[in-house]
Amino acid sequence: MSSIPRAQRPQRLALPVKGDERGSLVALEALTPLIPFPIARVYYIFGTQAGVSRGFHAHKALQQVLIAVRGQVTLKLDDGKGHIERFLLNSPTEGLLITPGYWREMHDFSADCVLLVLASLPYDEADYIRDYATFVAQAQAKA
Ligand code: T46
Repeated sequence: MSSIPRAQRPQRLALPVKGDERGSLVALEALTPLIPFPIARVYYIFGTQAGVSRGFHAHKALQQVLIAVRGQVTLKLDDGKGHIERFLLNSPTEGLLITPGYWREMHDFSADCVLLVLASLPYDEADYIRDYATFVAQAQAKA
């Protein structure tokens, strides 16, 4: 297989739907242009209480694709250099690829939201940057 270039920036992904008269199916495979990393871990977030936001950290190396397979949530991504983008995820046919180096916050979960996450690495607390000032200092040092 030819190597898949690593994405540099977060991007929305249109997930291909296999639809027929029975309904819909989305199939995702690792190391493809859509999911350009090996899938080492899958987790999902659900039952988020009203008014609760999650995240508030960055990752050093982790790549992830997030899919709101049910309901909706808003992702706020901050590059630490003054660029902030918000992404509404509200469709099981759309993903969001998040590359390392972005501070992420999840806001405005709907009560029914199920957020599925495909992750490139096993869980490792050492990959997290949980202090915003440290994140900004590191992002600006790299600029
Ligand atoms: C991210 C956003 C989108 C584990 O034991 N294994 C895991 O794979 C994960 C993801 C979490 N945990 C434990 C660690 C904490 O005790 O589950 C608890 C909740 O995790 P956290 O507070 O980090 O969850 P979020 O929703 O703030 O962030 C999560 C991911 O951790 C993070 O990588 O990018 O979702």
